[in-house]
Amino acid sequence: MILELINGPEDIKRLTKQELDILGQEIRDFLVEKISVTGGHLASNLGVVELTMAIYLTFDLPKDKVIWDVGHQSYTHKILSGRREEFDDLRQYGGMSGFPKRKESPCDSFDTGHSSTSVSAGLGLAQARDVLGENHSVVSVIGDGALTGGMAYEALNNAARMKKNFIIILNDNNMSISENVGGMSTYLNSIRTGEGYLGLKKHVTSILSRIPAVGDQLIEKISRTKNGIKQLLIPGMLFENMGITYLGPVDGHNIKALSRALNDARKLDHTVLVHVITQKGRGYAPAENNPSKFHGVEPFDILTGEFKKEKKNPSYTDVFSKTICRLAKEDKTIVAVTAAMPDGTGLKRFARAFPSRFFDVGIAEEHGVTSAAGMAAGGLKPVVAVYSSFLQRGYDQILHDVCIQNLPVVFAVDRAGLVGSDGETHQGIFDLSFLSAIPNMSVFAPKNLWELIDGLEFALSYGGPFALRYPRGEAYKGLKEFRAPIEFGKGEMLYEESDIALLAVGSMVSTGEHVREKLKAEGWSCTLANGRFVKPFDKGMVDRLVKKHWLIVTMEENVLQGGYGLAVTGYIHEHYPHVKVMNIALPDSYVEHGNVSLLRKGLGIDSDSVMWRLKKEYLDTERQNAEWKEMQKR
Ligand SMILES: Cc1ncc(C[n+]2csc(CCOP(=O)(O)OP(=O)(O)O)c2C)c(N)n1
Repeated sequence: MILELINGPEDIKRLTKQELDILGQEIRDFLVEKISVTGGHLASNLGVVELTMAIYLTFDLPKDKVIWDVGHQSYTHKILSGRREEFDDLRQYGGMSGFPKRKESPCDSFDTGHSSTSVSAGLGLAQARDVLGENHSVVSVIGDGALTGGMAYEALNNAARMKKNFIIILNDNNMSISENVGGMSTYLNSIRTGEGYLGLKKHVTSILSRIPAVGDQLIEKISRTKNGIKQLLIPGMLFENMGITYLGPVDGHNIKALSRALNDARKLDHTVLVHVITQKGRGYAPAENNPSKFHGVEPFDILTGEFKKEKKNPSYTDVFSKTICRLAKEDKTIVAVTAAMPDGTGLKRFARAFPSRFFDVGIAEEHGVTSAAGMAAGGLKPVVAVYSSFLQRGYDQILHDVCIQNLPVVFAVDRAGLVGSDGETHQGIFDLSFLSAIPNMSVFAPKNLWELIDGLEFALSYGGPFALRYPRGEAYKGLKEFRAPIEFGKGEMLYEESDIALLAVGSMVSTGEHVREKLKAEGWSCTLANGRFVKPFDKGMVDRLVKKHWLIVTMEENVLQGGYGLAVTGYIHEHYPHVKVMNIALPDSYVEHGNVSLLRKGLGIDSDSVMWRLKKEYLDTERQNAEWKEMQKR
């Protein structure tokens, strides 16, 4: 096997042309085999096998720096840099990350995970090189999907001023996760198909030739000016006109053509964009036929392409999806916005039912939020459905454009809490904190399936900025009997007893149920309350709890800093200093990839860990004190 000869970045350079072809096939087989077991990003990786090989053949890693936008397509890069054997643990707890990580390899020159950062980061690395007088190449690889994100344009605007070499590879497979959208995508498509420049040339010539007497002369004159010829003949003029040299389009599955283009690119003394055309899912028929489905996959059967895990219960995403469609049928002012995630957020159903009220803005969370603010100002009820970690992109837009004007934009914040195998960049563990910090914003976390339905209905009738945050995966179906109508800023008492009160929000309410059962089994009296609103939190409920409980335990799947627990603690300390408070929340750190149950355990938010902490910090002493008092009485 040629693949076994590859144990470091230089090894590929020793292969013959024939061996390279075999290696490409072996890498594809390897990726399909490994990802079918671990899950991961498949289609994007299959599309860049030859491109990555050509990069390794042309450049010297780790001296030369390569930045992978999003980083989900970096698997071949991981193989070629010598990490083949770590694929068995890909994205598993303690195993190799699915994204580039500087701490994993010197060949990973910049960590990525969120889209559209590579050109800025690459430009920064190139600027560092120049200031320090170093001499290496810097290459940013960005997809056509990632090129819909605003930051990429800010970076291109600055890259155009570079006076030294900086290479941008545009990996154009005509797809984001779903179909790519927008004017840039149309422009790239016109280059890809050749219609743009050839069509334009034909069109202009035919119009000019119709002008009597001077038409033919004009054509000749225009054609004679250098720029005119370029305008009519050269693809990529948009980039050229900005001051960025355009090379391409290049066949992204032809190693020779790619290597030639990259070699040409490295000789220039300014920014150059190499436009590479690839096919998402290349070489594995199910992924070629359905690249969206195979963008990010669960373990699957290689022969059939079917996912192994059967879906049993509806996910929170499904519940959101059906509820918004039901409500939108009644209320024609409800519109929905997604930033390139119609599938993941469940808005595909909405898009089908209400195409004119559905807006996929591309990977442009900032624009998505502000355009939703505009729609709200114009009399609509926009729902922005977005993953928690990607909403971080739209922070100033939420604050500046939505909340200052107190506009009725609903944020359906999906994948909130720990998400698992995508790791640090994708964990949705900050939203309770960053949203709670913004005046006028209301933050709601449903405990189960039915509360998400009721919460969404409430949010759409509320009339101000409102965020509902719910976790990835199956919707919790427990606690069905508790469905008190939602009142603004009010929590819900579930089991009311005395001594210890568990005050939980969102996913932690079900954890609270388990903790309560364990406490009861050990003879403690315990209350379980559902906070529901993280902001404004229910002060009345806290006033009630402190009367009968000596310990309040707050529980949330969010970092402690700025979250629910500290808000409640601040209030208790101010008004009831004698009451003890224990906060269950995530630590002040980034959480790596891994199975969610393992992560919850490791981070101390599963019911066993909560019990352990309760005992260690409070209950053992409390029990000992009680026994001591008893003994003294005797
Ligand atoms: C800020 C942000 N929003 C959304 C995503 C989710 N996401 C991951 S990959 C992707 C599509 C990227 O498309 P493209 O750059 O063309 O790469 P391809 O997968 O097609 O190779 C999206 C939307 C993200 N990573 N970051």
